[in-house]
Amino acid sequence: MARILVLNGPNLNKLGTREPNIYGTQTLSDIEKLCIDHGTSHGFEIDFRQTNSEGTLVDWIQEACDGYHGVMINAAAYTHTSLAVHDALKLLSIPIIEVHLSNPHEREDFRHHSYVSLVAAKVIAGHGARSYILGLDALAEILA
Ligand code: CA2
Repeated sequence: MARILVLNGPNLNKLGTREPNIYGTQTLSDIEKLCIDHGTSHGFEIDFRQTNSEGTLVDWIQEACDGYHGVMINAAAYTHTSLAVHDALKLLSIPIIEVHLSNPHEREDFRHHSYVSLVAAKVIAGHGARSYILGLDALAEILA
């Protein structure tokens, strides 16, 4: 069974509480359930985590070096700011999928650059919670 680490960055623990027009109405816990259910259909064991801390995100990315087969990451605001997240992801030799609920390219200029895209095998954005499902499909295709 392939082990997949799904990482979520700052403020995503507050999903479903505001800006539903941008991020949808589902909570992060709803998205975790979706990922576990859909992951099972691909034979994935999903390890789903969220942190507001950049250092913790870096620690968790480093953990993926041992015993994981793929990483799916929504680094939230750290997508656009974190060279540390970029460098940690670069250490991995397993596929990385970048996901976003919204499409950052349709939004403010400061969301147009991603430090994650530079190391991601695929980027999926703008489908709401379904971005995570499509991200798992992309991982399944790569790992097949
Ligand atoms: O669209 C995405 O998934 C983002 O990664 C979300 C980040 C944003 O900084 C990125 O540009 C795109 C923001 C996450 C904020 O989470 C919220 C949670 C509850 C209510 C509002 C925002």
